[in-house]
Amino acid sequence: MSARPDTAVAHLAFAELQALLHRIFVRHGTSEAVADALAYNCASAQRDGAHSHGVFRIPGYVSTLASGWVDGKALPEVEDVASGYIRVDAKGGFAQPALAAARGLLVEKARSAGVAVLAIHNSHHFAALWPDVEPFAEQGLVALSVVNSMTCVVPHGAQRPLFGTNPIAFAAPCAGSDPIVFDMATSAMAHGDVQIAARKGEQLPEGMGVDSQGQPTRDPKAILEGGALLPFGGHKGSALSMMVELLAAALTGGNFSFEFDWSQHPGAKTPWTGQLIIVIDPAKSVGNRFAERSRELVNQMHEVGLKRMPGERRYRERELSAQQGVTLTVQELEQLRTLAGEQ
Ligand code: NDP
Ligand code: PYC
Repeated sequence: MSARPDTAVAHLAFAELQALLHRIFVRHGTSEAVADALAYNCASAQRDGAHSHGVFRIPGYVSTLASGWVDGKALPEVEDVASGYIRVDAKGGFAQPALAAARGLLVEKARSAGVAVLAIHNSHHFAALWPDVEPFAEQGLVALSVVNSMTCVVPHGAQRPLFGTNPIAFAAPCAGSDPIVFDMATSAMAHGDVQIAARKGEQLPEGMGVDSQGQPTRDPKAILEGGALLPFGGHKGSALSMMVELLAAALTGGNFSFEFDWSQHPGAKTPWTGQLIIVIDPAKSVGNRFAERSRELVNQMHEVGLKRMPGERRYRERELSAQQGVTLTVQELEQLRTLAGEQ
């Protein structure tokens, strides 16, 4: 009998994948509510082909829960501090359930005050950021979020890593189409993609990172084992990464990426930091015209030759997943079933 190739794929209905992930989270120590938030988030990333934060992340969630580093049953504490400001203490749990707990109030405040800020601290974010902002744009709102992660990026001009990979995600409604969404690490590459390249034995493009001696390298293992990533775009990406540290950590009361020590929790992978979400109601300034103006801009971008909008690849993958089921490798599916205790 010939061995099955690593690349053999399986297809699962979105609801089936979500339910499988939910069972894994509960089995490994989360509450039902936390499992709901994480399973939906992770299944959505897999569905949209956001592979660095899809089922690839499940073993990391499981080892983190086993290490006692994160509280999988934490009950976030939501504090209504001002007309446009909400503070959430995630209580050492995940950021997604903290957002879920404050979401209704955040939308209500954005609609009444025109702008509202959600500052989450004492939280763990191990996921893609776009699922946190896209739903606001689907409701006609503009949303921006930042989250910091763990020290692995050398600030431009410095010698040692300090910043996290610190993504920025933005979502805005656009008339006649899905929302405009971008979500990008401020490092030259997401840490997850470096891990995936290392696993596949692939070399990286030039300019992504340095080895333990600070020398440029294309070897993902050299970056992961004592080396570091670089910010994207030199001093410009570095400034944005610094901004993320300030907004996601200093402003929320969360940890900077360099501030937590997980060495006593072998298996811990989830950064213990903070997250900021800003939601704006465009109706306050331009009535219902914002989405039409977005459309005009996108049309002009296409007019000058743009072929791919950020977010467009994900929406295409989402459509494909709706038709054929969410794609994962047979190996990944087997691993998930094992983690769920089902084989
Ligand atoms: P990418 O560089 O793959 O993509 C960044 C953005 O650019 C996406 O919106 C993408 O759209 C768009 N894009 C990519 N290529 C093109 C192109 N050729 N033309 C137009 N648009 C394009 O993402 P990153 O590697 O920077 O980040 C990956 C994920 O990692 C993100 O979801 C991020 O949130 C997550 N992350 C999470 C962290 C955390 O602490 N939780 C830390 C760091 C990263 P599309 O999606 O449609 O391809
Ligand atoms: O891919 O850089 C990353 C990352 C860090 C934390 C979660 N994802």
